Amino acid sequence: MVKNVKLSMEEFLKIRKEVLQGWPTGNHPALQLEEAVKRLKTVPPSKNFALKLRKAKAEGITLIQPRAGVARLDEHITLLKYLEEEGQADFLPSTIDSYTRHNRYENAEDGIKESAKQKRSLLNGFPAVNHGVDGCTKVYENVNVPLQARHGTPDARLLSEIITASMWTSNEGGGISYNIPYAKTIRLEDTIKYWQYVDRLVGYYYEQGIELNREPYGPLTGTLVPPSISNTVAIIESLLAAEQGVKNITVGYGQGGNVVQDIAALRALEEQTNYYLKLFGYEDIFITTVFHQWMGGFPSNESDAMGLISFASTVAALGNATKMITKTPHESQGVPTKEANAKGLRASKMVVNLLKGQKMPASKEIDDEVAQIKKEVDSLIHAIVRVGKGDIAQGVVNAFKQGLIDIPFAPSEMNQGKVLPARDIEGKIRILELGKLAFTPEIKEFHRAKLEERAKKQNRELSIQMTIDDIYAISEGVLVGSTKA
Ligand code: 8ZB
Repeated sequence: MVKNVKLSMEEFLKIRKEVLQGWPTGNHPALQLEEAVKRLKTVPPSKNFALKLRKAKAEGITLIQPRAGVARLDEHITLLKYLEEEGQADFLPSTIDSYTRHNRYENAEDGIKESAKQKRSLLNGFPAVNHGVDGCTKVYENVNVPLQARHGTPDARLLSEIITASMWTSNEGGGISYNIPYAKTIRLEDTIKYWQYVDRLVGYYYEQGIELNREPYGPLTGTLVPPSISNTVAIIESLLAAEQGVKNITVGYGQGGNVVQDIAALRALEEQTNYYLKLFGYEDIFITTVFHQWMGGFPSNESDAMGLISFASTVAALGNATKMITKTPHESQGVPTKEANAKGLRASKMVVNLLKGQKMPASKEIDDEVAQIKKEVDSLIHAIVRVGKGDIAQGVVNAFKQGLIDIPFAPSEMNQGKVLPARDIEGKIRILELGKLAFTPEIKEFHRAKLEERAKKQNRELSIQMTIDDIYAISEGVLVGSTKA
């Protein structure tokens, strides 16, 4: 049974021994903890993800980060340098390939070899485990800004060991957010344990005087996810991380499309993360937010895509996100070229620069939406605590099983998949099919009323066709879908 309890050093070291045997690169001398600590202590503040976030938050600015990763080391370094110089990225990623995400290092090795033969990347990301500490350290040495692994890995223990010993100072993911949207049959009990280990590693380094950043993956399935559902997952993963000793956490949210709802969601996310951390007794946790530019279907026209990217940047800046993950004009085609990637970054940087110091004026509409999201999150978290009999790790497992928390459009069999979202007439994401979500009757009625209002105004039936229309709407240049005449 998984419990929200800090791993003892003894347990941690026992698991660690096995983890490092997962692939030959786990044998590197830099993976001896004292050695890794020494290396991490040489990282200057300008290349430390956690510290750069602290500085940005103090200054009230929004920093930008792309996604990027290719199979071969040299090409990956060229790509990242280009995104730093031409794209003006404040943080750099290494997006990890799908084989590595599934711990299929043999396949990744073949992918690297074949990519070298064909002189182009045949993997959809950077296979960090195969390149090992030597390769990952070379990446670190060749850039001037902090590095983060971005992936989607249910069991990222070995990957996390390698990137951290290589002085990458942030890691994305969590036991829920890198399971439910990314896997089909992996048990939540298992992924929560795997990520407790990843967080315990970060906690260990903190005890040695090294602050590292962790980022739960906010957007989940990326398509019409109601803010209260993604915020709840981010809060729970923050609590689980804090228990293991993590002190610097960035909670994430994927753009929904309605400006008021997005700004409200960011505010609710930050306030409630801080609130619940304190409530559960975790003090001194430093929280920042990350806003993800639209994660759903993109327009294929590159100018249209740039419009959407600029729109997202406006919301991130006005919503006071500390970081923003950018998209590219190639989004609808697949993995972007480095040039397209830099174009998305430049457009985003332009917008956040122009909005520096500007704030969204307070309004009743924003306040009401914040209150609504908070009410829903409270309702979901209370249910998780209840079915865990006070333990949130056990609570999450049971709550997903019973559908009390349910992520729309997720492939996982651990998720009931009964929830169907749809937009209200203003484009705010509401819930059409509530499944067994742990909402009060009042909340359920609120969603129904909002969608009935849309049905009436659009002169149509309340049905799943709304959800379908909304899924395609943004890529077709409108926010709220409507059935074509
Ligand atoms: C869940 C994240 C999906 C997004 C982008 C996709 C999409 C995935 C790479 C990448 C640049 C890569 N993405 N892999 N972008 N390089 N290797 O992540 O395009 O936007």
